[in-house]
Amino acid sequence: MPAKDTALLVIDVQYDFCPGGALAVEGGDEIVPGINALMEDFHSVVLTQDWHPAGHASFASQHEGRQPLEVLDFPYGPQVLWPDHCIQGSRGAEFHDDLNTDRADLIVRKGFRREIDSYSAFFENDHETPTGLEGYLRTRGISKLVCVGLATDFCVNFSALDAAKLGFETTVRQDLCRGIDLDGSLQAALDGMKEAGVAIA
Ligand code: VGL
Ligand code: ZN
Repeated sequence: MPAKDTALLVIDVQYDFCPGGALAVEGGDEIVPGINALMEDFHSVVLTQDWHPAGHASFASQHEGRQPLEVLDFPYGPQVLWPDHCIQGSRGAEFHDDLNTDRADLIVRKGFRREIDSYSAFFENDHETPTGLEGYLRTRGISKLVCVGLATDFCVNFSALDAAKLGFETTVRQDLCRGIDLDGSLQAALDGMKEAGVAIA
């Protein structure tokens, strides 16, 4: 067991982000065994779960004439439009069956308000509405995070950037993440995280 001040943050390892899912990330399911194995090395494990109501504003289906992966200006800034995914209670929103969810101390659900998306485990996409994760970690005395999961360039990226910004010593295990890679977004995310002081391992 490593130090009690370090948690493993497992981002969105759900069926809709795995091959065959609504927003499939290439090789998304390949990382599951490695994540399960890594859990053994951690005192604390936190999972996030993308959890949208039907008709969520980030779904292209809610915007007439718009296609998935187009970008639209939302009140809080540019928002990528996605295929309908991770709808509350659906099979696609479930964690991969092989993921060892028994080890989770906490499951943070995000994206549950219709009008606002939430990539980061810490803040919704307005970058100011907190999920409560920061308080949870701090009150448990956790100051270091290792991040894994899906997708490298969206939810992992935004979670790691916020974690670093909040002062957590943050590492992303790139081998246990997979990316969507929209127009070079994967490289941009890796560069941005490094610049923000996130260790890419
Ligand atoms: C994610 C797009 C939309 C992710 C979630 O988990 O990276 N990406 N919702
Ligand atoms: Zn989502």
